[in-house]
Amino acid sequence: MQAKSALITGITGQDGSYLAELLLGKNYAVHGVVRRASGPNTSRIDHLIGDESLADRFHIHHGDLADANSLRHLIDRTQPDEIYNLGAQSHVRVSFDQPEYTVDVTGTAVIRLLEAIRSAMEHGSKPIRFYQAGSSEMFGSAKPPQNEQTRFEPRSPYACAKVYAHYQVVNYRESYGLFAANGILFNHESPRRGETFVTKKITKAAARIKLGLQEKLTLGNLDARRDWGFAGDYVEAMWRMLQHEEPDDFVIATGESISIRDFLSIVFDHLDLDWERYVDTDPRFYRPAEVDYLLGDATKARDSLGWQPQHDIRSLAKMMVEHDLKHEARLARAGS
Ligand code: NAP
Ligand code: G4F
Repeated sequence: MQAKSALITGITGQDGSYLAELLLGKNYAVHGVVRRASGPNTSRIDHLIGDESLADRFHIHHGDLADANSLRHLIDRTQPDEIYNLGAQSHVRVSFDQPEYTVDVTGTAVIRLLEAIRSAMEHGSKPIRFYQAGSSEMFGSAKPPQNEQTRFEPRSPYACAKVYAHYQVVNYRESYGLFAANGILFNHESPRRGETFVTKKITKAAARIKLGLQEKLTLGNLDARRDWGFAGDYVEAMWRMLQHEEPDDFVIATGESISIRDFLSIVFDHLDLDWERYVDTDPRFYRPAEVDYLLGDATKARDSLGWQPQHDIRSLAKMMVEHDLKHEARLARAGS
């Protein structure tokens, strides 16, 4: 059987890098969309770009979710069997400062992709399956636990954009019979997590405090609760959604939710430190509206996709802080 081909938007991000590794391990040809930046933005996939054994199966293309033509051309050129739309302005706090941009890239871009797929298929391309990276932020203030039946009550421009994208995917599925699936993923983290998200901010700062490189960590609301899983487990769920016989929507979560305070305690305890001595708060890091309590029920994914997470919050926190300890020590040695 001929190997499949996948097009990934957001390949330079946390999930894009893990998904590329997963698909390459399954013998796919992988095409990644990289947007033009004034500096290098490929650090999470440089090991794949530099791997000569992947040269005929791993390809990077310039494109932008704000630019419909670039997306259409990419689909024409790469002829994918599967498209994973992971690209987004993905920071909730930033979405309050840049609402219009966030809605364009995180919400409207989904229409650009769905229309490009519809048009390619009308002009005789092979069938293309589409994955949309939906978010537990869409549940917002809905009472936990949240599953596929829970009403969306979004609390940020980012969440509103994701809700819009979600319903467009459902709409294209129903109107045109596209194989389009929504993953409703709860927070997932890893050593590759962006540095301004709270878990990474904490593990990096804790490691630096342990090494004597930093004295304080300043955060926002410590009482919010999140259902945190490992990104490597969650990209496996994305792939399974596109191998399912029918396109559908799935919640992906661990089923355990803890507060930022609890996460601080797990991380600092691991380093034999008392977090309360080092952490302070600043309203600068609060949001105009907060999502207080996310707790996912992934029963449907477990039963229909056979998916379950391999990591829980404790093994994830340990993985992240151990990585950051080594990384920060290496940086300090290189700088001295
Ligand atoms: P991430 O690390 O922030 O990566 C976002 C990716 O989108 C980056 O590759 C970024 O490129 C790209 N991007 C941003 N603007 C773009 C544009 N205009 N055109 C093309 N690409 C653009 O996010 P992530 O954590 O991997 O999350 C992946 C997806 O899942 C996102 O859609 C996110 O909203 C969603 N999601 C994430 C979580 C989570 O907990 N991680 C949970 C639910 C849903 P640059 O490298 O150039 O910035
Ligand atoms: O780490 P966060 O910024 O993640 P958030 O807002 O839950 O969003 C992430 O998960 C979503 C899935 O539910 C994704 F869709 C989205 O793309 C992103 O990946 O914040 C988590 C919590 C919030 O309640 C925030 O108020 O941590 C609280 N927090 C407290 N201090 C902080 C900080 N968040 C950040 N980023 N920085 C702080 O200093």
